[in-house]
Amino acid sequence: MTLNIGVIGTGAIGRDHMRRITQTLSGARISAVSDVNRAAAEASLAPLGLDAEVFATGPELIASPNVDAVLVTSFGAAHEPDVVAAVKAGKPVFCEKPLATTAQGCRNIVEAEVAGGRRLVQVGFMRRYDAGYRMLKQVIDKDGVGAPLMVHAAHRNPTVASNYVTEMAIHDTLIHEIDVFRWLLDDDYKTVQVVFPRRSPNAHEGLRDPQIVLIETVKGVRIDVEIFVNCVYGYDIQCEVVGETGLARLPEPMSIQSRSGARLSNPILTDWKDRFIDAYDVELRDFIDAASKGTAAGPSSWDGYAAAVAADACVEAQTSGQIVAVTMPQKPDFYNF
Ligand code: NAI
Ligand code: ISE
Repeated sequence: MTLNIGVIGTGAIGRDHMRRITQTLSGARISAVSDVNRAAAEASLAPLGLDAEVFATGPELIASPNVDAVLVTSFGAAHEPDVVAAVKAGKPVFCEKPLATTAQGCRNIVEAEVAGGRRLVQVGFMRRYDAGYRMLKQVIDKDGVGAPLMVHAAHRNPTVASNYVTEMAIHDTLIHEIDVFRWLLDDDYKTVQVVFPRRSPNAHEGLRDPQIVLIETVKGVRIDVEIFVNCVYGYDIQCEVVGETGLARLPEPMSIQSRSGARLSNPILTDWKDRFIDAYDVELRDFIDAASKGTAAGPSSWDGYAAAVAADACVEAQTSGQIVAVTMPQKPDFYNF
């Protein structure tokens, strides 16, 4: 059976996911699209040779009998109502990060899903599907470096759009690290702090960049993450886990090493789409497989909620300069699988 997927939000990542569902993955097709910018929704179809139905709103798309499952790839602030509507309609929904831009918004999604009694939401935390992070987790889980003590990490973008503001470093950028370290370490967060080095002259006015986020986990691991979104030289994701008996490092993406002009060199990627291209394929494979059985797998709405709670604490820490406690409510049994 082919799964009919409706896409809400046909911008950059919406179109990229439509491409992989149409051209790379099997078992699903794009049957419907919707975007507040109707012209964008219409324009997304021809390059992929699609004749999907165009809906004026997300709720109309969700209600269509020609939509079995939903992809929410609109702006973060628009995710919550469409994810809740899909859950209430009993349709599996893949929602790009962040699940919602507030912890309360994520909580509303969690409550709708628990009330329905069936897992239906997968959040687009694709790093959990990245081969490098999976290898790192295997080493940690198999006690390859002893119990983790510290994590040193960096998330660097060459540049960002002029509408990128200081708190987006948390909600838009750090949110990936917030999720992936909970999963990697099988741990939760206790406190956070944000410190600012001297501002880079390459950052646009009003943006504090770089930032260093210091996190303490419940098990006592200390994490430092450098967020630097105007690093100029490339898109660079680094992660090193120091354990009681050794150290494990996230592998560099595969690249050609060359020797030329008396130099030994490797290229560095510049676009996040290339860095995680395989992980996006694998996460959507997981979504199609689970959704075809009427359910969801992978990062859950509880994971989306947990990330939002920690992110809110980081934003508070950005402005207060203080160490801020992360207060996570008890995880419902529903999510202990
Ligand atoms: P974008 O700006 O290129 O596209 C967003 C689209 O959503 C636009 O076409 C806009 O008109 C549409 N839209 C906004 N509100 C809407 C609504 N209420 N209903 C229907 N359509 C609506 O943004 P981009 O880069 O595609 O990001 C979309 C989402 O994906 C964001 O939440 C972003 O954080 C996330 N994202 C995730 C990435 C990842 O690595 N997992 C990478 C890039 C983005
Ligand atoms: C973007 O929004 C993403 O989600 C990418 O995965 C991330 O690494 C990038 O830095 C963000 O701008």
